[in-house]
Amino acid sequence: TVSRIHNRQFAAKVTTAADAAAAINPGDTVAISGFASAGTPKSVIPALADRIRGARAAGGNFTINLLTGASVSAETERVLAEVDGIALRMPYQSEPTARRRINEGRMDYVDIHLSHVAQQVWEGYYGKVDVAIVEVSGITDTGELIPSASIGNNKTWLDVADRIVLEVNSWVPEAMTGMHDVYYGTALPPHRRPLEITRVADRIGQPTFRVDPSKVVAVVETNAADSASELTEPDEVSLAIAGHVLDFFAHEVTAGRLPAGSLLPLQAGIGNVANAVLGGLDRGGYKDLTCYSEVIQDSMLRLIKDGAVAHASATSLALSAKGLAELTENIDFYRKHITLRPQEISNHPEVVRRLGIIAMNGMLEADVYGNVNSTHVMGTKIMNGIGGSGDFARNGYLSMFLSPSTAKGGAISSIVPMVPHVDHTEHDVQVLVTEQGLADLRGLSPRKRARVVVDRCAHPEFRPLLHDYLSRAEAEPGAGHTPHLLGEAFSFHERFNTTGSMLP
Ligand code: 0RQ
Repeated sequence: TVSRIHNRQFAAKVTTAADAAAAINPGDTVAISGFASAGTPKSVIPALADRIRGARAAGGNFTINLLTGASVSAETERVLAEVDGIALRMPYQSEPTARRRINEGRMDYVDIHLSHVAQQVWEGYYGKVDVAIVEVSGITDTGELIPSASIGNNKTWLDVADRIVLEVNSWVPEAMTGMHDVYYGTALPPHRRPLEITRVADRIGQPTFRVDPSKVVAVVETNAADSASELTEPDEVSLAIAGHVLDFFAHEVTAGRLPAGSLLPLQAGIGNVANAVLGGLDRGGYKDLTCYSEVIQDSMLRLIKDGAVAHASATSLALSAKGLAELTENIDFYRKHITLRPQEISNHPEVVRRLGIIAMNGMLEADVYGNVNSTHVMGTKIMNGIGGSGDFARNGYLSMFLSPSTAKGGAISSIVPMVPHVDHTEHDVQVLVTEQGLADLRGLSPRKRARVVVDRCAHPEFRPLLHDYLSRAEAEPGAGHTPHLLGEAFSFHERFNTTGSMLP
């Protein structure tokens, strides 16, 4: 393969992954590229894990603090977690070994909104960033870096880190160059300026990252694929949820609250439900839809190709091997329809509010009043993290949360009397959707909201229990604005913890 390093200063720093990993010391704060598997460094992290394992075998201790864009490739998260190499993790993870370490109290985890990461690091909440390990797809003759398949926080990592390790991955199609829009205008208060994004396709930055070459301590060449998850065909439950969402859009168009044909920019989480909703849009006769989201998956390429989606903006292109082949073969077409941005811009509250985004995210559970738990199983055990869901839900034009009405074969109701952990408050949640139906909570007081949530969204097996709870709560003397039986509010969860089912 021809080298992607077109600058001599950088070419002179090419070395092995093991050498590059030697730049990392115990106790370092290490910020790496990667967002939903796309763009994770491929070779230096396994070499670092080997070092850590070696240090442990020799009776030493070796941990780092690990900062990322969001989740990174599962292999990467796992090799570091397995050697107990991470002291502190931020801001999002979804890998079982790391999750177990966190829930055992062996790894600190700070779960923050993805749009906040860059500014909080600039503001110094996480101390000094010692090392950045950033995957790029090339280095230009003038020493600028061409981003790979995700941007995430890479601009910030390159700016703030003391030492930089670059992985130049020649697997990333060169023709992707130009899809990226890296914005260099962010400043800390009181010097902030408005972001000039008024349409999804607006470009406000440049196609490359800047880097101070004197900070680059090592450059490693790789040729390795991103490991994006393959999506399965949507099941019946996902299709039913998608059906309710599409009916709702049609209703909102009729009511004059959404433009016919194009709706408003869509944001959808990842996974089967989101995939089913996007698939349904293809059949909904929409043209010129737009997306302003975090991640572009295979289903989006099809929508773009079919003309249903005119433009998609995100921070990560997490494609399967098939999706990547499709992208590469038709790259000149897709480049016109896709923009990749730093996550502080893809998730920016100002832009989300201005564009009027329709935010559709998954949840673990909601309570009868519309408070949503996205992150903590039974209120205590972390699942993944809040990710970008709060950035979009809090500021969107429409904030929707989607979930099957039950989990674990019907033992868990995703509608409960009170959520034992709150990520999205009742004030940020407008619409709840399960396969049972859709609850439109806009304009409803808590008591009215509760009945609508139970009747429309709860599984029929749990509906009588929830109505009984509400009736007795409302009958309490001094029941208040938002009636609850405080001694019973978590009885569903307690029952599950004791018996393995929320059903009596
Ligand atoms: O676990 O597979 O082990 O059985 O949670 O549940 O139904 O497959 O749904 O994949 O959409 O995940 C909230 C986790 C939902 C996700 C969450 C169990 C269930 C299963 C997954 P098993 P499903 P999803 C992205 C915005 C926060 C981050 C975010 C999430 C597993 O959507 O991480 O929104 N969200 N980012 O069995 C116990 C419950 C449960 C439960 C489900 N009530 N109690 N377990 N599960 N409900 C923004 C972008 O733009 C990309």
